[in-house]
Amino acid sequence: MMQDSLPVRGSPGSPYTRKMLAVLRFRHIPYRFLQSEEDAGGLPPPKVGLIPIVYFPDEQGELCAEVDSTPIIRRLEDEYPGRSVLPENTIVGLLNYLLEDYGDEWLTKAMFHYRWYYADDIEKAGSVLPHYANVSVPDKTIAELKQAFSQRQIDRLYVVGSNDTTAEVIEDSYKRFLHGLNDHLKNHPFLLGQRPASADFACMGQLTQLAHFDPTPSLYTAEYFPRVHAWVSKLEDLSGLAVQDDGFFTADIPDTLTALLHEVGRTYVPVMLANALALDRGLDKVETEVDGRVWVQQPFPYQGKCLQWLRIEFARLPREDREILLTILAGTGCERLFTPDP
Ligand SMILES: N[C@@H](CCC(=O)N[C@@H](CS)C(=O)NCC(=O)O)C(=O)O
Repeated sequence: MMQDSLPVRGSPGSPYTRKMLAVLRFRHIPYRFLQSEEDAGGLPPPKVGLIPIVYFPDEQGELCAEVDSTPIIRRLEDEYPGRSVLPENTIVGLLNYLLEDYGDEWLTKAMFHYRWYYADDIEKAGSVLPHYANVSVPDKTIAELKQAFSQRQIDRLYVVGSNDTTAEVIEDSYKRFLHGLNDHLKNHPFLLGQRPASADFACMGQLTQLAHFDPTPSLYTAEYFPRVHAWVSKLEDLSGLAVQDDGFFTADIPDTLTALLHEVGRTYVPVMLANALALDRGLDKVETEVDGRVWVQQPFPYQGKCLQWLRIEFARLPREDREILLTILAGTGCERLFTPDP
């Protein structure tokens, strides 16, 4: 059993780790969660130093380190049948890809921002997170780790685009997202219908921290959106959920999902487009407007790739599906991802 289980290296404080583990639980894929160097027992490091790391056996049975939850989830679909998190309908499949990327690449801005911007949040994360690899580390060592780790993370706020200019934009967008998700959940248990898709797990991963851990956003979430708070807890372990074959929406999507797409089009879209443009032009600064307010950040090469991957997914669709999709997205702002600006 241990040999067949998939080694996953990560941490409870990592939203992408929580995304990955929740997918594995829902999909009934056996795994072992490695929370320290010691747990990892000499497994090789990945090429890019990120968590979660999933170890897949190669043809010789050697374990190879893979990072990046989105392609890993697709690889798992190929290797383990059943309880899929990818809608078969290609149009809904693309919406899922888009919403997954929104969770991974936009909601994470709120997650990182709240955690390392406010004193209470910095204090809690700095105190708790260093214990995750080993709870028995002496207090004196933890105090040093807390200082060094917090400073490193605060110094990296610029990476996600959190700064005094963008703080309000990020926070307002988080609150609107909660509002939109809350409305949607009143009638549908998951973003794309009666069964969970990878987009649910992406959003839930970020929310394990935003809604459940970091004091500023979690107090807000519990007070105003208890439904969303509960949703996150439920999504962590959907191993007992019976899956309906026809559980995903077809192209006829509800208004509450369209409203969420408007939110995606209001924030994620202009920033992804401006970031890609800055990268193309070799600029050292992304400058655009989000929601009528100034957005400035350093270009983020990885998010440039995310946009390319999303466009590849779109280009792969049959022509009539692309047309239907653009009709669904018309007016949400998301259509700009796939059509050149006039
Ligand atoms: N796109 C990656 C992002 C993973 C990621 O950013 N992980 C964070 C932790 S949540 C990380 O490892 N950051 C590097 C660091 O903290 O040194 C995914 O979907 O897995």
